[in-house]
Amino acid sequence: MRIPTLIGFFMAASLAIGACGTSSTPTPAAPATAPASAPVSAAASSAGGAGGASAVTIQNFAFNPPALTVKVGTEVTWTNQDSTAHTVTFDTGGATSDNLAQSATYKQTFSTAGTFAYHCKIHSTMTGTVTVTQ
Ligand SMILES: [Cu+2]
Repeated sequence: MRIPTLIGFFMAASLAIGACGTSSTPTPAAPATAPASAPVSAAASSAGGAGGASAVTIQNFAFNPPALTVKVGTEVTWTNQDSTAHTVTFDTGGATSDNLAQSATYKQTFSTAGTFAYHCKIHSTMTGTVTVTQ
């Protein structure tokens, strides 16, 4: 009979999906719940007039430069050059990258002035800031 076989397969698949919900499932940035001071990820088409681009390298368990200053509207790209996975996770506001594998990148456009501290969720000693000026 085919039907019991299919049901069994479906149940197994459902269990498998449920089981991986908590461990390493990447959580997309959720700017909808962020306070007004949080960096907001605008759907970054780089066609904007005000925004430039800037970059941070993740290497040897550190963000480089650890303190970056950019103008409002700038898209910052983090690139992980370690073989170890890292994240870019803002201390407030809920914006976070997935686990970045080697050579993976994370982009965030800063549309609000302020100083935004971030860290790596995996290695709490890894910290950095982005200061956004008008
Ligand atoms: Cu890390």
